[in-house]
Amino acid sequence: MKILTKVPKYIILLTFFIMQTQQADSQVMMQNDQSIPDRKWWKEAVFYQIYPRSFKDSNGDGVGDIKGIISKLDYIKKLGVDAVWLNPIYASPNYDNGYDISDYQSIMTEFGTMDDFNKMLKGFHDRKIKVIMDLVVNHCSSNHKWFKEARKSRSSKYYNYFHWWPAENGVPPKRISFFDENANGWKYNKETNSYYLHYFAAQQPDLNWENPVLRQEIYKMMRFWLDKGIDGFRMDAIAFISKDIKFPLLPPEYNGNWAHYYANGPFLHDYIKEMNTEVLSKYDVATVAEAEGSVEKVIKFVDPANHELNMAYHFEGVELGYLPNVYKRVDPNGYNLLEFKHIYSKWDSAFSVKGWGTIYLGNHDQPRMLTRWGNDTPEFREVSSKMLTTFILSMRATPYYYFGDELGMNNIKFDKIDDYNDIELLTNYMQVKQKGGDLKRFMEDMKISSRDNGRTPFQWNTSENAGFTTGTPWLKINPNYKYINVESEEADSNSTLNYFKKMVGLRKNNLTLIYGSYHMVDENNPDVYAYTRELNGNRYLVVLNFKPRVSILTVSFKYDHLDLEINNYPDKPRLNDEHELILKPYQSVIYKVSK
Ligand code: TEU
Ligand code: CA
Repeated sequence: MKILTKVPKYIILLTFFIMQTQQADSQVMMQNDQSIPDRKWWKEAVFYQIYPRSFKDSNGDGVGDIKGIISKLDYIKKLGVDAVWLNPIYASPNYDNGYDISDYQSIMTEFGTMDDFNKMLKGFHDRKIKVIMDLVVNHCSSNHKWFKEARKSRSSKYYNYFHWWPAENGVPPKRISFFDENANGWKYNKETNSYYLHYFAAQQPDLNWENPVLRQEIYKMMRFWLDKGIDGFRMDAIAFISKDIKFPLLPPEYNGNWAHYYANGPFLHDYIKEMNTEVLSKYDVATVAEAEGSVEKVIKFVDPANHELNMAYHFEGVELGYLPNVYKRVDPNGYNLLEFKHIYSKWDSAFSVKGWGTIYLGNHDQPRMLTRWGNDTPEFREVSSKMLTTFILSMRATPYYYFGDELGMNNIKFDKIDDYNDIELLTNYMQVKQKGGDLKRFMEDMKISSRDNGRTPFQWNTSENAGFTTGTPWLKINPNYKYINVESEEADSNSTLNYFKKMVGLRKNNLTLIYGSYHMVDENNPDVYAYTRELNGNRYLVVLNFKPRVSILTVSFKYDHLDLEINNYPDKPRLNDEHELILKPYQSVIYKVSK
């Protein structure tokens, strides 16, 4: 300090100013770093998925709605997310909670009106939040005008909007349905003396994409929504839209894996290229495919050279820990972290070469990530929720974060079949029952794996029904809303909610966590998932202890020092002389690594 007193004050100020500017410049430089090829908003965005049915009910009918979303726009803004994915809000009889659409260009009665939609879209855009909608075009509802007309007569102009097998040709070749009690993908229709195809429920007839007239109907509908200013689409079961209309027997190489067979139709990519040429290429929008199958198949959707879609999500990660050939049968040994690390590393490297990936652990088809991948016991609920959030928000892929996971919501684990709503679960329950299967085992498995676990209403506060509704909720609310809710967690600086906001900020202020290269550290460690992210000389080390016990990570690379950026415990891990990090149960930390 002695030296400083000799230097005139203005020099000190000037030096300080220059240092600040340089530091700020380097950050601005980094943020605007042109060395990153092909920057896109949807690569840098954090997406937040909202299941409207369960988000917020504004009129006391027990069902979430658009006015409810409007009332919570500021909550969503404060999360720091950049975009939302809305599950279907179109007219629907709700056999599959909106994935059976009876009018693509009107709003589901329970959710409100088109005027509500317009107000919501403006509300999001005023807050600089983009909105992508769910495009469900592999099938529509059996209540759709097209199907109601088609099933009246083979001469209807809509008959060939669907796939029919004429009864005079005998029983159609086997196709399975995911949502049918007899798993039968064909249903006989008397008026036309023919069978129609449905990969999902009988109330969800598959659309005939082989018919160019139908395809133009879909493109017209897409323009309707894009011209209203939405920012893109999540494409439901899009991999299934092309069918081999000779309906051959299941080729042996699929040995019973119907989802992979369905996802490999002969003209699938021709149709998506046509969709891009005729619609998507004319708008600045983001698209994400719900894809199926291998890396090679999924990459086709997002390889920029193909001019199809922008992003894709796969299922390989979320199917880990289930036993094969039985509906969502949980492996009593749980999942293997080494397999988990391998899968997510494989998909990272796949998407690093071509296209761009997504990362998710929860959505409306999944149980709560905390129960499935973390540990929802009172002792570990919060730290393991924060650890999973750190994983999702530090990987090289666009994060799709599921509403409620920021609170650490967990599975409700229904005991009674009558508490369930999901058509997929209920049809599988009936199949087990009809075969005299082990219903007790089935119900235990569903406590972990059922989709309804991820659909229980959002927990706003400690008032009745968690502040979700003043009526009777359409699906029971988890009784732990008394302590897992927005109001309590906003008031607690150490809550999972505030941790989520901090982690979102860390990701968005560091292009290295978005675009940086990815390399696993101590990759054979069976307890800890660790990796570095590097870009233009900046390097971060992400360390995730996936176990309910102390674990050790060997930091095998050279470094000068590690600056802690975020930690889900108050005290940082001990680093011993052997460069081993001693991690508490489910501890997750991110370090800025200096050379
Ligand atoms: O899910 C499609 C889907 O999950 C299938 O690809 C999956 O392999 C099948 O369900 C077997 O488990 C989408 C929606 O996300 C889902 O909510 C809908 O129920 C379904 O399509 C039908 O629209
Ligand atoms: Ca309502």
